[in-house]
Amino acid sequence: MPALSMPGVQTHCPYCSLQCGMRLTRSGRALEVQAWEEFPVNEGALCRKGWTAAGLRGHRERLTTPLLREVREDGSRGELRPASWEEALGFVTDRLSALRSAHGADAIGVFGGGGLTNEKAYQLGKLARVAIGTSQIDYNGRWCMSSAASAGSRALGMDRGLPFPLADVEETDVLVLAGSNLAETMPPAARHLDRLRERGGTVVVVDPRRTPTADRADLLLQPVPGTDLALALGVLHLLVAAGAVDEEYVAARTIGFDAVRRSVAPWWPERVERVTGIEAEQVRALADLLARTTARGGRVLVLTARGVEQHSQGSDTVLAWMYVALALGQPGRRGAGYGCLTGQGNGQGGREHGQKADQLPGYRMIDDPEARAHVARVWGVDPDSLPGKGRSAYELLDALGTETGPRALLVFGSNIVVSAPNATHVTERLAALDLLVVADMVLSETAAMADVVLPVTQWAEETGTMTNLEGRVILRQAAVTPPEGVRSDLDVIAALAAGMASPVEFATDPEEVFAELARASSGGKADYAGIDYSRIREEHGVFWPCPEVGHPGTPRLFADSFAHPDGRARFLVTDHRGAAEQPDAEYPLHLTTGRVLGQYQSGAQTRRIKDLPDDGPFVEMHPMLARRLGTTDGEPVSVRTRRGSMRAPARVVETIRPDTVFVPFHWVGANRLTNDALDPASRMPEFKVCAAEVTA
Ligand SMILES: Nc1nc2c(c(=O)[nH]1)N[C@H]1C(S)=C(S)[C@@H](COP(=O)(O)OP(=O)(O)OC[C@H]3O[C@@H](n4cnc5c(=O)[nH]c(N)nc54)[C@H](O)[C@@H]3O)O[C@H]1N2
Ligand SMILES: Nc1nc2c(c(=O)[nH]1)N[C@H]1C(S)=C(S)[C@@H](COP(=O)(O)OP(=O)(O)OC[C@H]3O[C@@H](n4cnc5c(=O)[nH]c(N)nc54)[C@H](O)[C@@H]3O)O[C@H]1N2
Ligand code: SF4
Ligand SMILES: [Mo]
Repeated sequence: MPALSMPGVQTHCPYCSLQCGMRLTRSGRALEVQAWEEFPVNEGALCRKGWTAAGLRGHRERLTTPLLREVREDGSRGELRPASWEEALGFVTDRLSALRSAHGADAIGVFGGGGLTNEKAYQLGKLARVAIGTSQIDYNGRWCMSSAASAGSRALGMDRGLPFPLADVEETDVLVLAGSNLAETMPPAARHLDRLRERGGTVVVVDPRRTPTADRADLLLQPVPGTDLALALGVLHLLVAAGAVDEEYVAARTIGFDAVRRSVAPWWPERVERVTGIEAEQVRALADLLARTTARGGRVLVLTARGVEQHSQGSDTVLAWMYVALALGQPGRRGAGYGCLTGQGNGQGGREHGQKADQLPGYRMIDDPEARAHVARVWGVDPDSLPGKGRSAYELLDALGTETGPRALLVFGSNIVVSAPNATHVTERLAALDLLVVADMVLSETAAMADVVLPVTQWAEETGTMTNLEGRVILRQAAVTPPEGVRSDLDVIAALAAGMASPVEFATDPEEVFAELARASSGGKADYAGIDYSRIREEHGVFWPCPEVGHPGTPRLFADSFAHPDGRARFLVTDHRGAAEQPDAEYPLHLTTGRVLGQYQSGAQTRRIKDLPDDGPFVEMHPMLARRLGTTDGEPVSVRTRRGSMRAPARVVETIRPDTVFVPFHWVGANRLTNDALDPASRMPEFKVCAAEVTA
């Protein structure tokens, strides 16, 4: 552990993908968050969640002993009671071993998280594939940026959220933010919009709500939720019609544009208006702006986030926005092209090291024989012993406790009960398990359902790397000693592996695990082979790919070629199908969900921090709708969908479409309503739109 002398330990925030740099110092028993100005991504700025993050430490609800569920005399489930580590781990591995003998290794499922460090995500994948032997592993990142990941891999040959450092955003001339509310979801990043506009650049926001981000925009398009694909196709149609396509770039650097060019012919602006509710004039204004800008050599950048990605056609929507950027010849230029704003702290690294159902470390595919051979060599096992592809996150949860699905689930780093779509159904599946094990720092709603709860160390008590939204690998350093009784995830994973008679040992020292991960990733797309802890400390992070020691890392991608073997980007024909569920007489409104500034995700961590606002969910609606419903601001209303209902106060605002309501998902409720329709390519659930009824 680094010595704790002033000016404190340089580390990063426990929450979102910006991974803002901060210093932790101790004053008496308290831990204090201070600015770390030299870290380039946030330049010392933090949002209120970052400033209050130390409140997680020493919290009275912090778990410090394993918990084991009692079994009543009649065989029913009793209360959770404290247990020793020996008893708890012994219980888990005995039960898992028995299930594996009786039903095979796929009877055990593993569910990870994009908030886990790279080291943890890597060891979790290895625990599943090597120690347990199961194919059934996936993680909550499937609910986060998987649609952009799938589109990036298909079109560009590589999935790295931003292909350049975030600050490059300032250099663009037109920034299109499609479905991102970054002023609330990564506030320090909003400075780049301000600087871009000070330089004379233009910001366009596409969001059914006029958010604090949209308040910074020069042009706001407010689509009906779930119709962004039609908008992007309509913009492409106009660019083709105007002769704004960069034919030279398209010919030299891409494949397949002619079919896409033909396919957008039916997306004239009036048709786009009918589908999206955005006036044809506004669609034209956006296309004109893009065409004019590129005609004079200016730069265009499209950034997408969950607003356009969390849909049953989310990956196609991302593809269509990528095509707008490619048709204009932008990707590869500095601060231009396309990028995805990844969400969770390690949303990027979490998807690279093997906790995804179809992946091995280094962003290798599990069904690729060469990838299997390489990783098996690093792991010291026979490639044929590695399982194949498993189920995606929602499909895994949907199968729990069924004839063919897992009978036990190990959860590390996700609060499924709050954050899964169609949550009532998912909660029933969790209840049908023979064994639910949750490793967490607090008794989250999911941990409260578990048979065994394992208390783990948290941010500030442990060291590990994260990969931020730019693909920059950074180091979170321990600043304090963990409380008595808790163990690190790496310790827990190693103990579980040993208890499951793993053929190989699992390291528990994060730096040692990182070195192994770097070897396992070597030669893969996300190549970390040249990165180590001391380099990260010295250089304020290292961008992957970094294939060998001494390699400078790769802050900017695609300058000369894309990551497909022939170096060319791919255009694939996509068409608008619409949301899986359309409003009708019974459910006449669109419901969408998302975030507020002061809470993080399922709220397991931030609802416990007293300096953050925890006033519960609300139902944001337009005054016209409120009048029709006969309700006013602050009055409770009921929201009902085909899957469930909730009650919460109305929040009446002029800034939302009158046909749409918005509910934040940080509290139990929103996900009782949401639709579990999945994107066919990414398996992303449709969190961002379903049909709803609201009553006063
Ligand atoms: N405060 C806070 N910050 C966070 C998080 C948090 O929980 N709280 N979580 C982090 C994580 S994991 C993530 S993934 C990111 C997410 O970051 P964002 O994607 O910025 O956040 P969301 O609020 O989910 O969605 C963004 C916007 O999409 C809009 N939207 C809804 N439906 C549609 C639609 O059909 N089309 C379009 N164009 N827009 C739509 C919503 O109105 C919302 O304003 O935030 C990260 N940062
Ligand atoms: N309706 C709706 N639902 C959504 C979304 C939406 O926009 N709308 N967004 C989706 C998105 S983008 C995301 S990312 C998910 C996120 O939703 P979740 O997967 O629930 O994410 P968190 O709330 O961050 O849960 C992390 C849990 O792990 C614990 N934890 C934190 N760090 C660690 C660690 O290092 N080790 C261990 N063992 N535990 C840890 C925390 O205490 C918490 O209980 O929600 C999805 N759900
Ligand atoms: S923007 Fe994200 S990383 Fe930065 S302080 Fe806020 S939550 Fe933490
Ligand atoms: Mo996310």
